[in-house]
Amino acid sequence: MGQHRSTQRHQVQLRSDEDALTAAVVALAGRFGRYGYKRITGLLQMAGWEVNAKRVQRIWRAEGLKVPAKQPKRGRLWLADGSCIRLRPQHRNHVWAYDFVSERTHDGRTLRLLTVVDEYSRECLAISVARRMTANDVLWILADLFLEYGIPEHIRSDNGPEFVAKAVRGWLAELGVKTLFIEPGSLWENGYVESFNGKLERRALKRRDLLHAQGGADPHRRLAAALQRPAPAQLAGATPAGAGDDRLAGLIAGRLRTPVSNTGDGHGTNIEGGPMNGVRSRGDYLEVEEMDFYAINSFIKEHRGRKLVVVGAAIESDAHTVGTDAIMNMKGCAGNYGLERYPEIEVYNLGSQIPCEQLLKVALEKNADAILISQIVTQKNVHVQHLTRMIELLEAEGVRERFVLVVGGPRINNAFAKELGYDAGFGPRTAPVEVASFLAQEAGRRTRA
Ligand code: B12
Repeated sequence: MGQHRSTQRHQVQLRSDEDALTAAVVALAGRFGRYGYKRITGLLQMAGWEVNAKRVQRIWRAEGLKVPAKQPKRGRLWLADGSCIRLRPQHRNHVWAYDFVSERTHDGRTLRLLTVVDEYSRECLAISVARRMTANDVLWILADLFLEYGIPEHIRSDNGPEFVAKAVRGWLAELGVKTLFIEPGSLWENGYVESFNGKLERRALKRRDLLHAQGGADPHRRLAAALQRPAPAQLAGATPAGAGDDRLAGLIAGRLRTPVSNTGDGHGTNIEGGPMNGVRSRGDYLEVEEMDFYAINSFIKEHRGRKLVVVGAAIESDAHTVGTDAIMNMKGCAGNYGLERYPEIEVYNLGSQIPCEQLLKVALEKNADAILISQIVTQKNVHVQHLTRMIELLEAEGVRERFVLVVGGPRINNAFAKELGYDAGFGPRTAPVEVASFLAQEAGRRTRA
């Protein structure tokens, strides 16, 4: 034919499940960073994909994935001795871990939360809240916990100044607690408390009212209650005898000259009243049993029997797209994949300023299971008008019950959404995985009903 061989290429035929498979490959590659395409093929096959290594390799290349090069042997070992991979917790009080979370109250002032977790039971032993927290505060908080739970064998942390402080280390050594320090920047080595703090940020700290409560209330207890974890005893009035360990009692008493409370208030924190005027009840917020990416996909497959179709938009005059994008688009937000990444969810994000009629038309055309609405602008209660309009339209067309109807936005909560006739409302800092968990469970419930 007079043409060189190298100019001829076989045209790859893309299959219908290409996007879903690509999302699964990328997700697994992200999760198992050191696996190559062959091991990822094995994982996919285990998850029910009928796929061979060649096809995965093609996607692998197209997505530019690669296994990080092996690190050369260094003077020090790859994992620090403090790593949770090196020393795994074997029983309660074997290893505790602690770390700080930073937050801001509505007025922009910083707030620090010290969380302490028992790595074995995964129980949160304390969430202490204060504007400032020094090494001395850390010491007092630990003292309170030791009285209540006993002395752990090890305590794991990063190299923050409050944890490496001489006073803290010296006191822990006196009590026979071994300190484990992770390698700087290697947060995964402190995986248990890091994971807990991620959930804390998603499930509780986005509940701004908890940070807006009137003076006198106890933010620590409300946060602990929100997470359904026990709050540590107030140190004031706590008797060392309760700990049943004289040596501990003596050591702790020697450190604590004045009775203190380990709550934010006890450390001089003054959490001012905010726009919400006090604490709202738990019912204002949707309690979703959070599942992970894989569990959600399997749940939909098993309980719905087909892909979940989701249509979403910011409706009427609202021009803000970022909230809807954060939930629906591939990229998601805050390191959490958006709904589009889920192979079992089919997503249509229509953007912003979409009239209710148009949103409904697309939802009907696509035979959607769920309609997601974003409302960011709340001036003059314009969001109430928009949301009511959508409900009225659905009712007028006799299709309200066909859809799981969800609204989200920085000033939305579940109680408000329910009042307007929606199935759920999501507020600030919603993570896509929460929405995906809710949609999967709600669709499953409807299929069973
Ligand atoms: C970027 C921005 C814009 C951009 C939007 C660009 C775009 N493509 O989206 C532009 C410049 C267009 C804009 C315009 C306006 N804006 Co503006 N904007 C912002 C800003 C700075 C950031 C919003 C944002 O992107 N946040 C990031 C996302 C990820 O957060 P989010 O929206 O809260 O979404 C999360 C949750 O709320 C939830 N969520 C949101 N939607 C949904 C939906 C579902 C289904 C679910 C489950 C969850 C969910 O999940 C998301 C992820 O966690 C905010 C101020 C701020 N810092 O928030 C003002 C802000 C929202 N804007 C505001 C205003 C007033 C306006 C204008 C009216 C200004 C004007 N006078 O023209 C116009 C409105 C135009 C209109 N017709 O809507 C006000 C709203 C005040 C109010 N209470 O009503 C704000 C708060 C600024 C302020 N402090 O005054 N804005």
